[in-house]
Amino acid sequence: MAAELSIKIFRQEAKFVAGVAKPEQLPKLFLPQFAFVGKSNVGKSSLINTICNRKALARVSHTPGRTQQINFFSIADKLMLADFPGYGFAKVSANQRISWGKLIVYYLQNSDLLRMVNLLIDARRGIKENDIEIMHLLKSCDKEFQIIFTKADKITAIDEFTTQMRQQLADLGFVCNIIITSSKNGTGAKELQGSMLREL
Ligand SMILES: Nc1nc2c(ncn2[C@@H]2O[C@H](COP(=O)(O)OP(=O)(O)OP(=O)(O)O)[C@@H](O)[C@H]2O)c(=O)[nH]1
Ligand SMILES: [Mg+2]
Repeated sequence: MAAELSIKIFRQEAKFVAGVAKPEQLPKLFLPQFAFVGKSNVGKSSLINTICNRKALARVSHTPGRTQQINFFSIADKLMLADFPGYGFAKVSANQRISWGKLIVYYLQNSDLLRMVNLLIDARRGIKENDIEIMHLLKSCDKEFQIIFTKADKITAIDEFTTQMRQQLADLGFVCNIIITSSKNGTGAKELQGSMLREL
């Protein structure tokens, strides 16, 4: 449809639309959506701010595990970014973990306009068991996803790292796009913006 849209739209109006903590609060959303999912503290909110050229559109946490809702942001009234609460933070209660699971499953199953899930993984830490669980969940819901490695400013030998990760994903049975990013220096921001626009 809108393949001609330029990444310049990420410089246009970006606004907070809704915060959703429970499946029943999920509003009917009419724009194509892109989810940002990943472990607590991986850099989801920071990356959303980076690609929207904003300092504080999404709140960056000082305390991991605090945000327990999906925050939706609309970009230029063309698309929406969904900033998910992080998973895998040891200190959250069993109840919180269950509600996180319910929320994401409900969203994945009910969002017809979800175009792509960006699964963020901290490049310093690599792919962990709970990331693999999410990949299986996404696959079982038939949702497109790509792996976004974050905090690339903290690693050296990026090419080698990318090759290694691609191999590891292939060994796990996942063939998907990989983007290496850093919110500190902007690496990969344009590539990520372009990858989403291509799915519109
Ligand atoms: N070095 C470096 N630090 C980063 C980068 N992105 C985020 N951070 C830091 O990582 C911490 C967590 O960032 P957030 O963006 O809040 O991470 P999050 O995934 O949204 O966290 P939760 O919402 O708690 O799950 C903050 O201290 C950020 O400054 C990056 O690209 N490089
Ligand atoms: Mg966050």
